[in-house]
Amino acid sequence: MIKRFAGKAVCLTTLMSGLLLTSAAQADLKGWNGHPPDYPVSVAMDQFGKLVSERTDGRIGVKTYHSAQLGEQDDAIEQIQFGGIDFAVFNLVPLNNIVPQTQATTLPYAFKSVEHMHRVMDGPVGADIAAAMESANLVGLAWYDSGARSFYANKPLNSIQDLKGVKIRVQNSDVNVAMVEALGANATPIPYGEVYTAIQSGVVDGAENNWPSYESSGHYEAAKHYILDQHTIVPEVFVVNKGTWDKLSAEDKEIVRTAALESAQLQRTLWAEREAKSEELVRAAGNTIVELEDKSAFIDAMKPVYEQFASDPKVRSILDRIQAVE
Ligand code: BDP
Repeated sequence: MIKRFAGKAVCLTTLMSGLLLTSAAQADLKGWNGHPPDYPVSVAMDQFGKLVSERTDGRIGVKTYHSAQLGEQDDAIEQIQFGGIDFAVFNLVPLNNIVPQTQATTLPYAFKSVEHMHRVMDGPVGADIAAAMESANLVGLAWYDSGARSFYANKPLNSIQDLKGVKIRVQNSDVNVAMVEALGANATPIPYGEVYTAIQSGVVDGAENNWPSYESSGHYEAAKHYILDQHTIVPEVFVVNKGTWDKLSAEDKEIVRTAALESAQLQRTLWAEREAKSEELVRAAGNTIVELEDKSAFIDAMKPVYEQFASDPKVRSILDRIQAVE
């Protein structure tokens, strides 16, 4: 008797927790983020979650896991593609080898300025790049800012010549490898979270990134020479797994899309503030910052990269359209 009763009780508990789990899983959107909680991307993603919960009266709960708690970027992107993670924000470089159209936005000097990048991405070109991502199971909802990226190393970088033979960490992208090799440097793809140690232990001499990442990652402590060649202005995308997106009602899709777009507006304001703060902090730490009045040596060195990647008609046509935007 007791045995049978106990068995039933276990069954009931299992059933109940199963039901609870199912309803929690349906309600929760799980987000990946590689940056610390006070970073502009992180604050904006939290704001996205808040807006979605408020506007659905708590029906859709949202949680973003910061600081790469859910894994390094490339692994996270795989998870977002198959639905283990519902949404994320990251720059377009790791999509280069997955969605060729994104290469046009990460080619060196493709954009004239950050404002130009926003005009392009907020318009039809950005919409077409987002549409191309659907083949990779990703629905792009909004574009965040991430400024311009420049090189840094633990040895002086006063001009393009100083990059020769220097070991530079890159994100996992053929375009980035080609870009670094075109400068006569050696490219090593390494996940973001491992770069600090890689510089410290001499696996690489340096890397490349924007002011806030250079500062918040602590790379500025390990690689004190920063040369502002501003080779790329890479958009960051707010993506949702296609399966997660398709399951949302039309009304919830609208709520989620609007919240993502509003979070992007907030992120862009926070970004400008953080860029200035990070620069101040790095300069105060005594790092060597080299400004380049004339970037033509860098621009010229990138010709082979364009020959290699812009010859793909998918990339070429996006690039032509980027260049046609004023
Ligand atoms: C940061 C981007 C992030 C990249 C990282 C990197 O925000 O998406 O993962 O650079 O270099 O600026 O890997």
